[in-house]
Amino acid sequence: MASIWIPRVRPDQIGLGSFHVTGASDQEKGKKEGKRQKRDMGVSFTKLFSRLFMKSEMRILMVGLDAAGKTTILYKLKLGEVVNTIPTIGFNVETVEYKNINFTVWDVGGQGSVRRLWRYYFQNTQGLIFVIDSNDNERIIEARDELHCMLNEDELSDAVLLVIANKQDLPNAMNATEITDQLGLHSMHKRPWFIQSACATSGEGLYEGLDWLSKNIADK
Ligand SMILES: Nc1nc2c(ncn2[C@@H]2O[C@H](COP(=O)(O)OP(=O)(O)OP(=O)(O)O)[C@@H](O)[C@H]2O)c(=O)[nH]1
Ligand SMILES: [Mg+2]
Repeated sequence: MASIWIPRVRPDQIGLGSFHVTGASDQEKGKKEGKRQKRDMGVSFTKLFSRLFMKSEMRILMVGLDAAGKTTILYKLKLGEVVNTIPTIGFNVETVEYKNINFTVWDVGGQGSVRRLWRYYFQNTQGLIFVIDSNDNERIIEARDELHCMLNEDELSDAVLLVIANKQDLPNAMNATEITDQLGLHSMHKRPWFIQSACATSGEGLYEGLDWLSKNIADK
């Protein structure tokens, strides 16, 4: 029986790369080019589609001393309402959707006895919200110590910091400049940080805080 020898190498593998075969291969090339263009268009369209319609995810950890207003902030953002809170023993977690971003916000109780549990929530945190009761002059140093102690942890080394100076509606509230000084924020050179004045009960300042987080986490 006659056998047919089929070469197992391509012309370019034996130094015939510029070998011009026939008109038919030009057609093949044209088809391939067309397919490549269609595929590239497909990729660009998918990118555009995901930018327009898909949501990005951000993991946020919200801590601060007890009664600073964390749970009030969380549910004002989630429900648009002021809820009656009780001190949080453990945590609340909610997803807040804002500007194509799903913020998964972990609100962890701030009473002295449960603060040592904060560390269990550090992993994968992209943004840290530290809430201050601006009216609580007596405990601002305690808040500063807790903040700096936490920021020394390796797991939070890449997290950006948003300080919410809450309860600005109260007459004796310290303003953002005073709180910045008391917390020693200017000594933080490596970490992006921002302080936002807010009032959780009216909602003032809360979305400005989320805006800053979304820009600064995305930029990293
Ligand atoms: N005037 C005023 N009161 C506020 C504001 N935000 C929260 N509060 C009140 O502060 C109290 C404590 O609020 P929470 O949200 O429970 O505080 P928390 O930080 O979650 O406290 P823990 O769960 O114990 O860590 C509640 O009575 C709130 O209504 C605010 O912006 N202004
Ligand atoms: Mg709470």
